[in-house]
Amino acid sequence: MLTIYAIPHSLYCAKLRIALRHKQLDWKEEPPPSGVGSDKYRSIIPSGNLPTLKDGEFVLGDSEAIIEYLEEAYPDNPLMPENPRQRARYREMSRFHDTRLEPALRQFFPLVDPATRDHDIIGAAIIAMNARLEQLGTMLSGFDNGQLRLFDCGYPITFIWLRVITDRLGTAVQWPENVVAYDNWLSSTPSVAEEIAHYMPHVEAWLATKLGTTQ
Ligand SMILES: N[C@@H](CCC(=O)N[C@@H](CS)C(=O)NCC(=O)O)C(=O)O
Repeated sequence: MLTIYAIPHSLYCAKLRIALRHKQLDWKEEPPPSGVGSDKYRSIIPSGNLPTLKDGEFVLGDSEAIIEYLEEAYPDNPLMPENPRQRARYREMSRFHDTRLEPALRQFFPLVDPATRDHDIIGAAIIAMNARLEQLGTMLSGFDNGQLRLFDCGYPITFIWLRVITDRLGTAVQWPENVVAYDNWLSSTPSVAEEIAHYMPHVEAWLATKLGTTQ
């Protein structure tokens, strides 16, 4: 049985669970021992990264490295094609999520709490996000949606956060038409739909703490 160290509202932990669900692997989930950033957790994984995978004695951090490992160690229900150029393209798309789109989303998180909300920063975050969404729309035009792929695991959760946060802030970003179609397709795939059902309560709980609406 695989173990993953995870925290409930982590986007990258959700990304990993989408891959685990798609590959129909069994796993158990544990919080980081003694908490996020603790010495105890860093003695298991020096970077303190969440998610981290434990497969027997083998311990590995970083959602992307973990999914690539699972793909090689458990090849059933693949997320990667055979062709080297297609594989490279999937990796490019996945890194665009992890190093470009999601960091643009991260700018919004501190803006949810009314105490740290700043309208100039919101405006700048929207401009930066619109540029990334436009780039994503162009990059997606080379793909047909059929079966879930490596790079599909990160995007749906980032899209959810972007929608709920911009809604709560009473603002909006510009969604290219094909990105909306991509999001709709992603949400209709079984592994993503299952993860969304599992994950949404944690999104709502996080928002409630930031907005001071917890009971
Ligand atoms: N590139 C990493 C990013 C993961 C990440 O940012 N995880 C956050 C939680 S969402 C984390 O590890 N926080 C704890 C820490 O940085 O000590 C991955 O894909 O796993």
